[in-house]
Amino acid sequence: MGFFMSKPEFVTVLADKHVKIGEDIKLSCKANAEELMATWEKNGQKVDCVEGKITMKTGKSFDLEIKNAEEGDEGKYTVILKNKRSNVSCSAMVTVELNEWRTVEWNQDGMIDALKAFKISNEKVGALHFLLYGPTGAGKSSIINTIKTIFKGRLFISCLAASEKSDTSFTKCYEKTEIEKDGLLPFTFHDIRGLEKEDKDGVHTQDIISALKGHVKEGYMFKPTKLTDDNQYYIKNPSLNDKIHCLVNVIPADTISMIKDDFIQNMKKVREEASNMGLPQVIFMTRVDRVCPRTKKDLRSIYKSKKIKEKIRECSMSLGVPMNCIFPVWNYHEETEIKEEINCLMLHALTKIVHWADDYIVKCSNKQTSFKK
Ligand SMILES: Nc1nc2c(ncn2[C@@H]2O[C@H](COP(=O)(O)OP(=O)(O)OP(=O)(O)O)[C@@H](O)[C@H]2O)c(=O)[nH]1
Ligand SMILES: [Mg+2]
Repeated sequence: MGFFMSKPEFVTVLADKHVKIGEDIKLSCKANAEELMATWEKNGQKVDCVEGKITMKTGKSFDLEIKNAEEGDEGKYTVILKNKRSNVSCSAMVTVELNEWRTVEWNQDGMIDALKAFKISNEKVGALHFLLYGPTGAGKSSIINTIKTIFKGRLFISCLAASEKSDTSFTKCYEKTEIEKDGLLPFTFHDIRGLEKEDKDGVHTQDIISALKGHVKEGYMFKPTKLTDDNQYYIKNPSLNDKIHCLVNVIPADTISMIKDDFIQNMKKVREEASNMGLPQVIFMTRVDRVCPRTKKDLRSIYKSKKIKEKIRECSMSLGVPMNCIFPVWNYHEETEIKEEINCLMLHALTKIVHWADDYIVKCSNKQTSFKK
């Protein structure tokens, strides 16, 4: 009998499934041979029946049913069908949509108006200063371009974003970018690339710390050696206006694990110093479209994506920044039209950091007045 047995072949294969949390997952396929044994695997590990949760059916079709989908049920499922002659297998991806765990207003007008009307708590401070700090190609220039685009209402590309492979676009001059919308908005961005090992063009970690503290004058050309206090670009007694008011670390979602260890160490050094100063610090996680196809298709579902949440967790673990200070952002990079959802995601993050930077200014101003008393 075994000798005449036909080789198993699929008549229908497993299809990818996307379910919401709490829904049931049903995977099913059909084969043409008899006496087949089915084994199911999830991410290469055998799946067993669990009463009330996982059931398997063999017969005309081979089914795997998972009740009440949870976050952990996401993965690659494989069914292996076997008889005495041979075996075949096929796989499908199951994605589980989380309940939205952060809410973004997907209407830009309110956020733009609020930022336009924003008044810094200390009127002696002309603008909130943000420092964008991250490895080469992280998307720092693209963040500035995206923010300018939002307020200009048309695509803006003044900060030269590097082409994918280039590593020479870096501006070594310390200068700020202002944002315009019927006059200047009260915030500016500095873009700094950190030092990586065997990197002749990066900025010395100590200079980044000096910049946070307000010691670096605009126009300074960064060198691999650190800025000393006898330099004409060194501000000895910086005012609150010279300081950075919020540190924005920029990390690309698709290459977190490829960021070199020495760079992570430098970033930690900068973060530690920022913590000592009580300076707010956040991470903008760029290139989210590269890590989650569903988010790429529908940006509005970004806070339902398990993949994005995982990447935020990974960022949080490697840099020691709490998850609620990590903002996934999408920069304009290949689009030729304005997209409101891209604007809204960035505006959501921008609104948060504007308030946190202002809180820092209040804190520093209070310290200064109590000092004078
Ligand atoms: N897919 C995708 N690509 C992005 C995104 N943001 C930036 N990029 C691309 O990533 C590359 C690097 O971006 P830049 O903005 O030049 O990065 P940078 O941090 O300024 O890099 P340096 O100036 O070299 O330090 C460019 O090719 C961008 O088009 C994003 O959100 N999604
Ligand atoms: Mg750049």
